[in-house]
Amino acid sequence: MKVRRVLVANRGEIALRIVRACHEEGLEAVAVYSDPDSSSPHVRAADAAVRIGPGPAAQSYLSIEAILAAARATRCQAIHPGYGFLSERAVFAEAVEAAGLGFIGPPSAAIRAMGDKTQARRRMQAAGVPVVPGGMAPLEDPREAGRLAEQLGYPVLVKASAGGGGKGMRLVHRSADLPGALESAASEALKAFGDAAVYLEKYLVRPRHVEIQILADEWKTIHLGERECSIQRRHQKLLEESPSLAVSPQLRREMGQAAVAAANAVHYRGAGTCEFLLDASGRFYFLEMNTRIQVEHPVSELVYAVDLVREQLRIVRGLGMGVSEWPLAPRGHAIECRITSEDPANGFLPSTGTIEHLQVPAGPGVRWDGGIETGNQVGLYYDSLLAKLIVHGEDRPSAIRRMLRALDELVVVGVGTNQAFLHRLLGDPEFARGEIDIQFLERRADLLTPAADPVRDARIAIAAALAEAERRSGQKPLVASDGGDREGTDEWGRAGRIDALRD
Ligand code: MV4
Repeated sequence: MKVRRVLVANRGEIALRIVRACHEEGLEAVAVYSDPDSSSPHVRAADAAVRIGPGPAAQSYLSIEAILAAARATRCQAIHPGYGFLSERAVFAEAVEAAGLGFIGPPSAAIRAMGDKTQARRRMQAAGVPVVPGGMAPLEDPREAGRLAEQLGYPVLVKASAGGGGKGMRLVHRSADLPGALESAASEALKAFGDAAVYLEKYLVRPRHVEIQILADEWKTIHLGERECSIQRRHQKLLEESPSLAVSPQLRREMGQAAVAAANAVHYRGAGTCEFLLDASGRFYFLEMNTRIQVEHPVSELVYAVDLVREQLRIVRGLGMGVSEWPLAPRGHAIECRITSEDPANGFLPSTGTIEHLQVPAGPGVRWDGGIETGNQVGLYYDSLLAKLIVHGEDRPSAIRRMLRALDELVVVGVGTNQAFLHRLLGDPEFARGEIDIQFLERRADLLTPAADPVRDARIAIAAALAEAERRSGQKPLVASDGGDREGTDEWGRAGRIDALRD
């Protein structure tokens, strides 16, 4: 398909990420924006921009008609949906295909096949991909559920067939609780997905969440190893890394082969991700497939030296992926931190306001995928992801140290962020040993709040008192000495003190 101009149907960091990839591929990029986003970085980075509606997503980024109209008006040949919003709506992919435009994602049939969880489980099992023991079709009646649960052994998990992301999920420890769980899961599923169908799975205790990145064109399907995504809270990932400490080269080959088989079973094209649960004994089970570019794609890019968004663009144009050697070997270790406008110490309450000042980390091995800048408003219309901070190092300990250094450089003034929490997490000995699973943050709630630190409190009080005294006296600030054993001999310190004594 001939593509010269791409409509970027998203906002924030991922929209900017896609605009950059278009430009590197020699393509024009058209941004769309809602009213509160009119001066966002993704709008200015694009070659043209179209207003699609007011703040509420339902009237802008989720409006299929508004997006298609913007693509027509600017004569784009393809649409990149990014993640979230319309990215996994089969009806949107169909509408894009029907309009004669390229959908930068898999065929709508692949989205549909993976969106129905029990259908996906049947197709995966047929393709030889291990799935969690459980039902292979929606439950018909409670008696059937009881029999299956006894057979699987408690605890079991009730899941929504149309679900994903944890909605409509119920953990059941004993048979007496099963009927109630089936009922409440079904009603939650009906509300959330318009489909009350539920099924049962054996509940896995304390697994890791490990996902495999895949890439498929008309000629081949490859994988780019795994991402370790166990550090999450209420299904919101907070930190991802690649590779996973729990995955040996042998296991990587096995999981990679399973993910490639999963993709081929639904005739997948483009970038996609197979989610697995990995138990303590190294057994892995297919959970679901995400048929989009994911938030955490950069860690795979750094470790495998592949630009996944550029590959998506190549593939939709029919050029085939640029990756020729295969299998690819991972190099070093990458970590991504999601910088959100949420306060972990206060139940992850979202914070709003204007970004008064932003200092972005840089230097060796540091990547900033951001969608905000000084002066931008952070509101409540969209999710709280401000930016992603990604580092690459020669091994995991150096990547951790590099992330701590980068977090030290980051300054966000005007809205609260989770920066201090991420710093505590990266500095934690248990995290450093890699002893993580999906329940890590539930166990380690201590990391959510700052440890009592009277010395730090005293320093903050002194700094505040000094700032106030300085304001009152109108004096120039004294330049701090380096505090080391050369105190009083440092030339910069001397110059600063002389300067401060002037006039
Ligand atoms: C599970 C599970 C344990 N056992 N299935 C959560 C959302 C959906 N994607 C699947 N999920 C889970 N399915 C079985 N049989 C635990 C979870 C789960 C989870 C999975 C991945 C990442 C974070 C999670 C947090 C809580 C529960």
